[in-house]
Amino acid sequence: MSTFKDIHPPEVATELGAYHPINQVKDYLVNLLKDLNFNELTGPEIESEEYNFDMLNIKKSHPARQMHDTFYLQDKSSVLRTHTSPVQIRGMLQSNPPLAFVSPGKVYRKDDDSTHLPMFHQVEGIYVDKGVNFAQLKDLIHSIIYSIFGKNIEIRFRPSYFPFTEPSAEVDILSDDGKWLEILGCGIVNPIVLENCNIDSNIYSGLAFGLGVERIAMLKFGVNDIRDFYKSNLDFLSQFK
Ligand code: 2NM
Repeated sequence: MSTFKDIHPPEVATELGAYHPINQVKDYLVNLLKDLNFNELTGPEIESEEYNFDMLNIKKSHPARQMHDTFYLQDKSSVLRTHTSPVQIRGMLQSNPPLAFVSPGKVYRKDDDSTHLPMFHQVEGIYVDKGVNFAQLKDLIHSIIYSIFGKNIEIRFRPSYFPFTEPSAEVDILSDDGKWLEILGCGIVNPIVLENCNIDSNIYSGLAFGLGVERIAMLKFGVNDIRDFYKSNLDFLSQFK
């Protein structure tokens, strides 16, 4: 028998915390792309207009640039990034193809309703090499969506427009109640964007895509109000342990 007194306090029932569902989904997507040999790349949340817009072929007159949609800082040429694409611009300026980056992180837009928040998370990917084409993009997008939602999910590519890709598409999945729901945007990198990054567009082409993490989490977990993720309501959050 020990001659020492047990100094430990009596046990108290405690509830363990858990990783936030948005980070769970973000990490899942990043790891999925890392397994496909994409390199993770992060960057600043305060960006220049040049990197957030100009380099991506978003013209001065584009509505996304308006004070109305973008958070401008006091110096007026800095913004809270509206997407993580400027991270990929930095990546392309710093290395030569072949290259493949996945860039996760917070992005900011002047939105606030049940499906949009002023801050949300994106995971974007880009792959640049000789002969990259739309068939490869479709194949990659199918792999990503099947991995998240299972092989039985119905997928539809719909023509769309982004200044930084040409051609561009938005991708929908078929919900249980027969509605097509948009889940991501993608396309072939606009040659203008490659040239802005000193990549010869006569030799190289690229594919790119952008996923909204909250959007995927809402579809995957059946959450109808995006704001629920940020209310710190433990009854809600404990579903995702
Ligand atoms: C999207 C949709 C389509 C995209 C483009 C680029 C880059 F850097 F190459 F210009 N990064 N991400 C892209 C393309 C993002 O989000 C809906």
